[in-house]
Amino acid sequence: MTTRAVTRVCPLCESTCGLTITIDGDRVMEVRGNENDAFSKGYLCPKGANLGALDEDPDRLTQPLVRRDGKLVRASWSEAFETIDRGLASVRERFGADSVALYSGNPTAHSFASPYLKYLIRALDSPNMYSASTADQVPTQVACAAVFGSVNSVPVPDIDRTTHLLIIGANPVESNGSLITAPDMPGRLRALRERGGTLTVVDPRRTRTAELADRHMPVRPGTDAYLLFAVVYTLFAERLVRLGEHARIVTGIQELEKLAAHFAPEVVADLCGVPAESIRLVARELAAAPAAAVYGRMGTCTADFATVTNWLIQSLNVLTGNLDRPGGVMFPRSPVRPAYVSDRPFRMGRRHSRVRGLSEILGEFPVATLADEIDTDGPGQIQALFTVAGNPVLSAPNGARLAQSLSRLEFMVSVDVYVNETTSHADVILPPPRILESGHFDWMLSGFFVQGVTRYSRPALKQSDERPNEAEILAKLTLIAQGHGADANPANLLESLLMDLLLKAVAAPGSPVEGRDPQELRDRLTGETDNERYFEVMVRLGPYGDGFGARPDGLTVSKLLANPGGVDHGAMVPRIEEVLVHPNGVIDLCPDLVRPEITRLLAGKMRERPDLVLIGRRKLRSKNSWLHNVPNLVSGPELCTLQMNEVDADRLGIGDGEMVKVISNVGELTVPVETTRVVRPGVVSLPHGWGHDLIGSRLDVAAVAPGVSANALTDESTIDPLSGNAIFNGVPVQVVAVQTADMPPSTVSVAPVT
Ligand SMILES: Nc1nc2c(c(=O)[nH]1)N[C@H]1C(S)=C(S)[C@@H](COP(=O)(O)OP(=O)(O)OC[C@H]3O[C@@H](n4cnc5c(=O)[nH]c(N)nc54)[C@H](O)[C@@H]3O)O[C@H]1N2
Ligand SMILES: Nc1nc2c(c(=O)[nH]1)N[C@H]1C(S)=C(S)[C@@H](COP(=O)(O)OP(=O)(O)OC[C@H]3O[C@@H](n4cnc5c(=O)[nH]c(N)nc54)[C@H](O)[C@@H]3O)O[C@H]1N2
Ligand code: SF4
Ligand SMILES: [Mo]
Repeated sequence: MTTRAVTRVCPLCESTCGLTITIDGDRVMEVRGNENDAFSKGYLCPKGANLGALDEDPDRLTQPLVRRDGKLVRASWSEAFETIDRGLASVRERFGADSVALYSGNPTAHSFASPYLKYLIRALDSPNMYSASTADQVPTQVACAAVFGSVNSVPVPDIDRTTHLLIIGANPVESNGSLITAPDMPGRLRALRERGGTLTVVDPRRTRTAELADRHMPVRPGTDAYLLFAVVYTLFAERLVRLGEHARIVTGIQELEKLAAHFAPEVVADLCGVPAESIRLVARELAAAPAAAVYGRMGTCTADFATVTNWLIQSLNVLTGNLDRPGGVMFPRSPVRPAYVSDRPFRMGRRHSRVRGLSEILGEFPVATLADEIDTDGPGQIQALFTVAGNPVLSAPNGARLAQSLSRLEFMVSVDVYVNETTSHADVILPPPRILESGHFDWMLSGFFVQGVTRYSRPALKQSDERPNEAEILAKLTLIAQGHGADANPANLLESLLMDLLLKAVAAPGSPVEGRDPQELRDRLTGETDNERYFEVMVRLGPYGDGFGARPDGLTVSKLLANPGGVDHGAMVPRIEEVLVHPNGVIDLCPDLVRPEITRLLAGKMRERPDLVLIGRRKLRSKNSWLHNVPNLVSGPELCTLQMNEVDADRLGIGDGEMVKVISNVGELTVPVETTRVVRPGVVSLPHGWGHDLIGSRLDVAAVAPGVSANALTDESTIDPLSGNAIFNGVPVQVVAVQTADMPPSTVSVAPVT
């Protein structure tokens, strides 16, 4: 068989690099960066380069598994769906619809099938919905909703045109960026420096991003809100506030000034571990830069005061006149979000969780309370769980407890490609096809692209078996949840969802197809699969689309297929009017939501700080929990180590490479220490997503160097009060040396689960 080259976008992280993949038969021979990609221009990282090995991993499931006599065994698709139909019906009959929960994980954000998840959620008709969002970015969304009105109004730094970038709690050189899609973040940051711009990084660890920066401020974890308040204070005190052209629509400015008065640089400097003069400098540089952007990510979202910190980040962008202007922070336009669709003002608190009374956010409860809802008896207790592309045993706070909770469930279904720490608890596992057998478009990321490039990839390989694709799996589960039984045909549902989209579009005032016949539009679709036709409808109705003929030059699927390196719609443009959703169209710098947190901040100034706190870290070759079964991505020195500052190591009498016990409020684990200067004193760092030694997983490579799970230490009872988000950074811990004689192999203290 001759080899062929195919072009597609990497689905592994938010960078969305264009790849050129050489394929022989159904084997991947080589993966390179696509130099003709309009966005990534040839860049790729080691994860993308190993996409073939990941896709061909022999441990990847090819057939459903069903639990029989306690063991997961291979089954046919019809048997798997029948088991789900019976299992779900039985739980609903005995315990009611509210007893069924769903958790969706990170890869759904990268999946072509992701639009279909909402239909399954609706069909389950239960309040118990969860996702990785509440272990990730919801504080940013809640903060942006408070300031701009919508959780979708999240601006991105205009990295290619800015002259000053302030990064808080993000490490894009290794993560390749998040809530910003800009392939080759290292190159873009270097380019900023080369054109004379400056980069400041606020991070307790001297990360590879901090290495690139002009200035690194090693802040004490969980104190960014104080630090940023002091920057706001300085802007007011030194009369550096410039609202620019938004002055007429900004409200709450005097109130913000009043609140900031409590946080002068001298007042917070010790607490933050940052000299007052450095804080002032940040304010002055932000104000002086011709165009500046303040950007925060995981370190701001998963530490104390997460929503407040994110509110202050956006406030700084507004106060320095950098909102919605080139080189500042801007609002990208998604190619699949029709211009005539507008958001409703954000609301949360429509429901509260049964056990802890936590507010719903985006229709979900915080994942930090999933175990409570499974463990606590009473009406509405979770008895059945669906997981879709998630591994909460390793990714949720106190995952060790969650593992125990999962083993109590009456029934569990996982849509996943591996038998891992989470899915090993399932009664049925449904594996979608290989990555290269799936089409690709970045639905969820497309609103974060710093450049308006649209790319679409058809499957690179024909499916080698008869299994349903992920869209069809979700459709089938939806039909089962709707009570249509295991034999219902997913194609019928997918077709009716498509017609619903068209019906809505022709009825929408201002739509390019307003008043047209939906069937006529249906007949014009050229997409080959249901999933592709769904995409086709959205892209044709989108802001660059052909509007089904209304704009003949606009985007269509055939135009995208003819341009595998992307169709470029150019740089971001100002569009503030379109993203402000507060009823009075304002930018609210002092939303009511944050007020209770000010009291807590003031009280926190007095609080004693623990000696040692834990933070996380991400490595370039890793992606959360699920790339550790690829030999090239785990080879070399041990990756799952506890980094500790040399000063702390000396103080505690711990040498480099020694095993230590790390003890938190909720658990303990044993791990080798790496003494270093990259973390600031008082801080230890452990990556998450490890701990692959639980009985029942089928990950042969990962099991060789399993590491330990950082989430055996994180506390599910401590959350960001405003968003319900998990707290992974700044977790108080104790570290003690372990005598080699009684040293167990490096394991998590999780009870083995069978
Ligand atoms: N301590 C600590 N914990 C953290 C974090 C941290 O920084 N520190 N980070 C948090 C963040 S940001 C996130 S996003 C979450 C992630 O939390 P999760 O999404 O729960 O965890 P992942 O490890 O990403 O698990 C992805 C799952 O999807 C499966 N999968 C892979 N590809 C596919 C596919 O194509 N289809 C399907 N159906 N399944 C697939 C994998 O086998 C795996 O089981 O973790 C959070 N947890
Ligand atoms: N290689 C790789 N890339 C990834 C992932 C991966 O696992 N591996 N995961 C993907 C996912 S799901 C996400 S959400 C993104 C995350 O993308 P990023 O947020 O860029 O990645 P993190 O490494 O989590 O960066 C968080 C930084 O915050 C710092 N930090 C911790 N606590 C604090 C604090 O209190 N204050 C401040 N200022 N900083 C603090 C940490 O030291 C760390 O450097 O990455 C994505 N890309
Ligand atoms: S940075 Fe790496 S993992 Fe992320 S999209 Fe690019 S090649 Fe894929
Ligand atoms: Mo994430």
